[in-house]
Amino acid sequence: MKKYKRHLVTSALPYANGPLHIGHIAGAYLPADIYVRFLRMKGEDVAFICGSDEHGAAITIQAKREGVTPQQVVDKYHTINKKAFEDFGIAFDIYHRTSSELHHKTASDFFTVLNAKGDFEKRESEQFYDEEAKQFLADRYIIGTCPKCSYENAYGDQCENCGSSLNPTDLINPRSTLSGGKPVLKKTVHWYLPMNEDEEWVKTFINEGTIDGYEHHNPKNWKNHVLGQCNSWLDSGLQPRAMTRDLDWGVKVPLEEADGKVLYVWLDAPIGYISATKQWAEDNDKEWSDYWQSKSTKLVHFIGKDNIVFHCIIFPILLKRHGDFILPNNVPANEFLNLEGQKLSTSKNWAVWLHEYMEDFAERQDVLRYVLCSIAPEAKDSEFTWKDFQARNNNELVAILGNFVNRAIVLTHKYFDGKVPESKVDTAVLNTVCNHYDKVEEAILKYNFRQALAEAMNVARIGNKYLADSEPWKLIKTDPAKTAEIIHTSLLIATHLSHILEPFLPHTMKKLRGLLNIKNHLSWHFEETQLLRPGQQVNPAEHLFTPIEDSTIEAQIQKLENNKKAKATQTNGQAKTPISFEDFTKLDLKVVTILEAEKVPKTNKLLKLKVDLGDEQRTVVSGIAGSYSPEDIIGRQVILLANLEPRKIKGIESQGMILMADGEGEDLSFVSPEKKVDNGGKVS
Ligand code: B3M
Ligand code: ZN
Repeated sequence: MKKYKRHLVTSALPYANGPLHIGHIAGAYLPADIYVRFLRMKGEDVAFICGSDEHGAAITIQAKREGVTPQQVVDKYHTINKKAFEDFGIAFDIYHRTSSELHHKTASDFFTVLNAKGDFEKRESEQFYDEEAKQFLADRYIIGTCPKCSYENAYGDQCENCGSSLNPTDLINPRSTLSGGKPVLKKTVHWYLPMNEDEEWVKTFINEGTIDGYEHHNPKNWKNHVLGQCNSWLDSGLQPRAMTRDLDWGVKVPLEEADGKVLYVWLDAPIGYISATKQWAEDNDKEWSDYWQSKSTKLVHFIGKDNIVFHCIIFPILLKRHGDFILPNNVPANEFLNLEGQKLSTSKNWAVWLHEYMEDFAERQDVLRYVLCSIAPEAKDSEFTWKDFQARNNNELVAILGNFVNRAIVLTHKYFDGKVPESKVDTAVLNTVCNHYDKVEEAILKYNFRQALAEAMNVARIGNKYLADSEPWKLIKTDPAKTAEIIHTSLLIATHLSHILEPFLPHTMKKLRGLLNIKNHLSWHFEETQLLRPGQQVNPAEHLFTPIEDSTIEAQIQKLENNKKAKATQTNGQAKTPISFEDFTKLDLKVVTILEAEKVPKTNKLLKLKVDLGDEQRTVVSGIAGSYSPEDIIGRQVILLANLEPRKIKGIESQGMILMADGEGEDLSFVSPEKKVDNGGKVS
């Protein structure tokens, strides 16, 4: 008896503050789409849920940046992303949005239920406040130096460089992204979720999966890096976390005394899965609770790596405390996808944007689906390069899959007037082909989509070998009956391809079924003659894929470089808030000479320097290890900001800051006097 009657599949709700890139697709959307398409072919009852995450500081920061309202930002990107998903063929059942009234009601009701149970602790705390902007700063509004890796632009909640989860007060030299100034700590009240109380329950949930005799999931089926990240969070102990924020954009906290406060976005957003399901159920005459509150439903969250703890720890705690909700059966997060040797970066515009891909490669959605699935960072970070994209298209899709199908159909028209021959078939070959269905199914159910695709593509390899070995173009002269069998068998192999590759390449497989003139009823197992009947007409051959030229790829690589340069100019040239001359005079800039330099242990970014100011020597820690070797810089004269407050970096007190200029890529360059200057010489 199957344990589950229904499937609830969610993909991370993308922030509606920017477009989608191939890293998002490879991580949270394409794997989910393949999984859902497969389940549907198996006749399973599936709800595939997604939508825009429209709250949180990221949205309000974007609104300030664009000089528009948060609602205008989310309206713009909700529309762009929804269309991009549709055009690309991610077959959500609903693409909802968290700025909707239904979501606000669902999320605030959820808060009310927990608050009524006394699940929140109301606490006064000190939060960073920007006196110039006159507002409390949400985590994303605060940047500073990461205490773990010294990355200088870490956010208040997370360091994008080392992935550490942070609290704003952990940051060294915190700065407000609104005014650029140093924020002050100010008292405020928030409602905290005492996750420390749930620590033992979470440990059991994550590492055993079975609670009170019920198996929510089997940890053996979870990815190691997901379990690893959860357990490292657990090892450092779960802390109470504020579930409300001082923001004017978001789901208002449904309490009189909480005026001006909204739900923390990571309380609000996952509930977006529930509100989206409610909307979908209402639109489709279904009962939402059958999916969220029935143990005969299997819940799987597809997300990016940086969302793991929110989906495996915080959201399950909230669901458990609320009661009646099912918990995730799996959260098969992928690792990161890199691009041409660098991390994908929205801020540096180092990305292949989905909507731009669709403009440049219209009708070639499946080429990108194929490549991203083939290189998916399922167990470790992986790399997208345009050269590899071209190679996989030309050497695999064109040369193996397209070539086999084309030969089978061309030969049908050449020798049998385009009709499926009334003949025997080669059952040995077809049995080998049909064995692949189970291999693909097993891999998909283990979320190994790369392996699943490779197994499915092996069917095309079998087809090519079968034609090459049997050489019907020779046999036709001497043994037309055998030739008929070979062509009939080849057309059945093509029919199987149009099914076994359907979850991966839906656009192309629909085209293939059109060429074969077979129905689109899609079930994983089918009776061959139900589809391809002897004597039926097969349509004229058309190429399923066409080669991609070098010039096309060179243009894409150039586009990447141009986009990055344009972004860098825009950012560097971005006027900071104007300052007075008197502000400038506050800076004590001096020429100093580097006397000693050494690497800081356990980091690959920092050097510890001893510098000579003429009347004193100082120690300075500087993030220049990626650009300079210690032995090369002894004796160099550089500029020191001498009156920067001393701060501890990796346990070393750094007394000032060396001025650096952004070079090419990640490179940094000293700013040095062109003539010899006395140590301590003023810069003004
Ligand atoms: N929007 C984070 C992200 O886009 C967040 C996901 C929410 S899923 C509930 O990476
Ligand atoms: Zn860090």
